[in-house]
Amino acid sequence: MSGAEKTGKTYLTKLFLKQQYKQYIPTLGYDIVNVTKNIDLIYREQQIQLSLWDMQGSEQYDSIIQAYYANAQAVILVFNCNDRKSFDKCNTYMNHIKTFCIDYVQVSLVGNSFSDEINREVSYDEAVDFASLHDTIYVEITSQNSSYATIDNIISKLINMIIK
Ligand SMILES: Nc1nc2c(ncn2[C@@H]2O[C@H](COP(=O)(O)OP(=O)(O)OP(=O)(O)O)[C@@H](O)[C@H]2O)c(=O)[nH]1
Ligand SMILES: [Mg+2]
Repeated sequence: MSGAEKTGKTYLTKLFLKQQYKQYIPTLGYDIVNVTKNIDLIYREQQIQLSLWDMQGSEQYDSIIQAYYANAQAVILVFNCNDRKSFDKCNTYMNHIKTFCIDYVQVSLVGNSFSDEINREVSYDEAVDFASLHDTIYVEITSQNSSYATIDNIISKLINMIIK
C-alpha cells in the first residue's frame, strides 16, 4: 500500500481488516499486517498467507522505503481524488515501482475520494488514462462504495494476477 500522505492507505488497510480507524495517525515507516485469506481459484478455494505492508506517505526516509519495494509482488498505489498533488506524485511512485520492484509486479491504481464530489481535483478519465499509460487497472473508491467488499476485490484481483 503506497502513495502520498493522507491518501487513505491506513484507512483502506483497516477497512480490509474490518478494524475501526477514525482519527488520523501518520504511519511512520511501515506497518506490516499478516493475514490468512481464502481465495477462489478457478477450480477450488485456496488459503494463502498475505503480508500487507502499509507504507508511510511522508517523504522522510523515502530512500529506506524504496528498498522494501524489492520484496513486493503487488503494489496498491493510492492517491486522493480531492488532492491534485497526491495524484501528481504518482508519477514518482510509478518510477520507483519500475526501478525498485520486480519486473512482473502487479500494480493497481486506487483513487480514494472521501470528500464531496465538488472538491474533486482529479477526473476519473484522467486517472484511467494515467493507469493505462502504466499498464495498470484503475479503481475509484468513493463514499458510496467505500466498503470491505471494494478493498477485498482489489486485493483479490491482485492475488489472482500473481498466482496466474
Ligand atoms: N471517510 C473516509 N475517511 C478517510 C478515507 N480515507 C482516509 N480517510 C481519513 O483521512 C485521514 C488520513 O487517512 P490515512 O489512512 O491515515 O492516510 P495515510 O495515507 O495512511 O497517511 P500516511 O500514513 O501519513 O501516509 C484519516 O483521518 C482517515 O480517517 C475514506 O475512504 N473515507
Ligand atoms: Mg498511514
